[in-house]
Amino acid sequence: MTDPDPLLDAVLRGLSAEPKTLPPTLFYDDVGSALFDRITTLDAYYPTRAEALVFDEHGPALAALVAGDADAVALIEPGCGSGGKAEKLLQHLPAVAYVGVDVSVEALIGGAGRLSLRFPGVQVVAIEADYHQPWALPELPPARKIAFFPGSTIGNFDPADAVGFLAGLREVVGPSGAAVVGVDLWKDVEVLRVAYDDPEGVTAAFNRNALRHLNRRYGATFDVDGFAHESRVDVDRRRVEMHLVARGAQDVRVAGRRFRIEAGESLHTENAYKYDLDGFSDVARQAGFRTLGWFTDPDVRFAVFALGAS
Ligand code: AVJ
Repeated sequence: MTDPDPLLDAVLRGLSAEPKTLPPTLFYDDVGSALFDRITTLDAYYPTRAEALVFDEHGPALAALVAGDADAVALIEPGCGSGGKAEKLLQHLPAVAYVGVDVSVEALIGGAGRLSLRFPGVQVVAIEADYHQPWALPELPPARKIAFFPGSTIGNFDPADAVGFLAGLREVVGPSGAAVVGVDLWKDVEVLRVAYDDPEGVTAAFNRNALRHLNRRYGATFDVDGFAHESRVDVDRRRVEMHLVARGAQDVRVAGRRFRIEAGESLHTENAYKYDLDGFSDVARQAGFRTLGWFTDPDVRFAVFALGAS
């Protein structure tokens, strides 16, 4: 009981709150990471494809904005997974180093291996860490530091926490640094809702896997199939919410603690905030970044921002 476990702490805090919440980082054990990979291929889930269109069409311009006059850059990616997206940027940058931070060793090994084969001149560093917790940047060759945070993962933070997180990245890259951030844009409510409730039920399985993960990892006793998956759009807060709604009452044990969940009660598992271009620019500004430029896909569903430390 002396080993601090920030994830378990967050879980116990969330289950004690009113209404009950669970941290979205719970989705990503090996099973959940594989389910998320399937989500990115679904017709209903447009963000991954829309972002890929931005990189394919505007990668060189984006890279030019963040590299500026630097002749050497280091790309730093919190939550890199297997690093597939970094390639799309590295190929256009004068990169001398790449740092990937992720909780999944498997993803790090695969990704770092692929990157170092593809970019033999780039020093590739893999760091096993949850980037929500403090982690240390290794010694790097002299280079402009560029943080890379694609996929609209920034949408998982409340706007105030997004400012805090980006301000942390601003500290990491320093006064001559930059950042590239992927941001999903506010749009038609039903398009948003279905993106988080696909007809194939993959997102429902992904959401329920948060509970399976708790059962496996902490010996929790959730009756997983006793929860219905729901995607709700909150128009005022500009976010999509994922919920697990208990069909019947459950008494659940988690790490020796007991929690009562009433019939119809919801566990709120994720927020995905959607921005407009000015709104996200403002978040970046509050974090100490100025917007150098942004690019969208042709349908203006998704934006990638180039930010400079100001
Ligand atoms: C990986 C956080 C960007 O919020 O769209 C996908 C996760 N949740 N479907 C998102 C997710 C449900 C995804 N992010």
